[in-house]
Amino acid sequence: MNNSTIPKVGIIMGSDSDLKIMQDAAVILKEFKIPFELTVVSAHRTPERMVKYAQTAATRGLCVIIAGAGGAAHLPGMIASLTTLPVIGVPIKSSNSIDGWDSVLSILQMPNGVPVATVALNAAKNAGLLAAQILAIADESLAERYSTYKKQLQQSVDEKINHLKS
Ligand code: RP5
Repeated sequence: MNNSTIPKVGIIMGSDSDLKIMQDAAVILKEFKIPFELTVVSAHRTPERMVKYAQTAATRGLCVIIAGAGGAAHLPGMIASLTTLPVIGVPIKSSNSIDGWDSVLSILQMPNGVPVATVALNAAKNAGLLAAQILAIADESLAERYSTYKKQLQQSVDEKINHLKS
């Protein structure tokens, strides 16, 4: 396989019902032309698949893992316990949850020694952006694309301010 097509980011989620949220991370990675893979891995329903996924991630060429889950959201923390790759956790508000606090706290409150970079509730877009920033440290062309993105962000606010003035 051509090096540029080997997935650098793994997007995983506890259930296919998480896809409507997690697809926001995929959209960002596509925008930045970062190769990624996307699949369902459940800490509770497919624990052996989860262990295998985490243990083979680095040797398969992944550099960052984005893991989303709702409810008793153990997936990001368990993945982080099984790999040295940085793990970005996306707490997902699942339909029967207590306003998403269950997933936020399950992902955020990791013990010392096993960090998960937790983004806001349902914030898969920010997870994609954070993954891009991590990869940009060692990729000049990606760093330039990210810098353009930041300038565009600023421009869009400037335009709104100018619109308010007129
Ligand atoms: C979690 O349970 C998943 O990450 C999902 O957010 C939630 C509900 O899953 P389903 O019952 O919709 O499959 O493990």
